[in-house]
Amino acid sequence: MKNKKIGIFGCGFWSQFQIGGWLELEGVEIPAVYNRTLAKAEAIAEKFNIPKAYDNAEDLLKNEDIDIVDIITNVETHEEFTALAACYGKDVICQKPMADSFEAAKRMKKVTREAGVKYYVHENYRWQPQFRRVKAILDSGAIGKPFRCKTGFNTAFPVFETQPFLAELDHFALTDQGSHQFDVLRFLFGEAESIYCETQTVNPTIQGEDVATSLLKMKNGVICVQEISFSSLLEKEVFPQTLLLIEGDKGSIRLDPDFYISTSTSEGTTGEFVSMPKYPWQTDRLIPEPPSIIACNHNILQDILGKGKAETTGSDNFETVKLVWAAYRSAENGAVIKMESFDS
Ligand code: 89Y
Repeated sequence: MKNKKIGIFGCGFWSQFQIGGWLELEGVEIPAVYNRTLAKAEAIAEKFNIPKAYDNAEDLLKNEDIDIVDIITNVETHEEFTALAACYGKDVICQKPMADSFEAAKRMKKVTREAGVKYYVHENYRWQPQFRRVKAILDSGAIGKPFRCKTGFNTAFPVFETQPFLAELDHFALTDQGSHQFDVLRFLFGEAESIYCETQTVNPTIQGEDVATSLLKMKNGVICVQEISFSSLLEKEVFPQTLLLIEGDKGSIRLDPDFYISTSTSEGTTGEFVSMPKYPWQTDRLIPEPPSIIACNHNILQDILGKGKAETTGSDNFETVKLVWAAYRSAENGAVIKMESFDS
């Protein structure tokens, strides 16, 4: 079968990992990259042996025979590039978070649907190996019926050094990290019935909120307490890990630092480390992401090839996007937001 050809839009910090992830897979090739600064596009093209570099996205679409556009630009340009790729009839993969506003996310869904192209969001946290393992334990029934879950992404890691644009976002913690965290909760427990959220800005040098505490009631009855903080100096810095505790009526599952999972039942506790494969294109900053980037790309590719179903389609991810913006609404109004009455 012919390789699927992917055009990359955006050659910033994250593109090296996304491209590295693609090149681990069979059946794909990357003929060209675009970045508004040509030198950046050329540097990435050289690093990964990609034939062409552009500083004009439309020129890439006009000149190159590609099937898919993978958008890895800053969030405020996701809508513009999604519309452009859709207009050229290309399938679209957009890096999370889908958009910088709820309205933009709605338009992106519409423009891809009307153009008849496939639309996916690269949301990889749910593909991190430790979450897959936690889900398998949950589904095995080992801890019975889950009733509560606490997840925490609490860090003081200097994210702004490698991702300076995050400091300028009006909406930071919930769009950047809440997107991941809410998606993991949906992966584990299904859809949410309601959400309540409090946000704080602890770091005075940034524009948006850097702390968010959310309480979600899932439709299956599980209550989730979800914590995000970029201003938490803790005894052990575990960035970029998410820690978790799920309590069920017959036991519990705890995910501790370094991907150690303890499953406790009336029989006692069993423990296991989940191993993280490493790749030559990753840096020390990444631990669970590389295997999840590859798994997410693979899952999307199977869908494009008609060989499987993607988990993170645009419409599926829209449910995560809704939770993010419902959380902001809740934080603004001090109210519990019922998801069924939140605009779709
Ligand atoms: O941008 C973020 C992401 O997607 O994962 C971690 C991060 O770098 C900071 O939250």
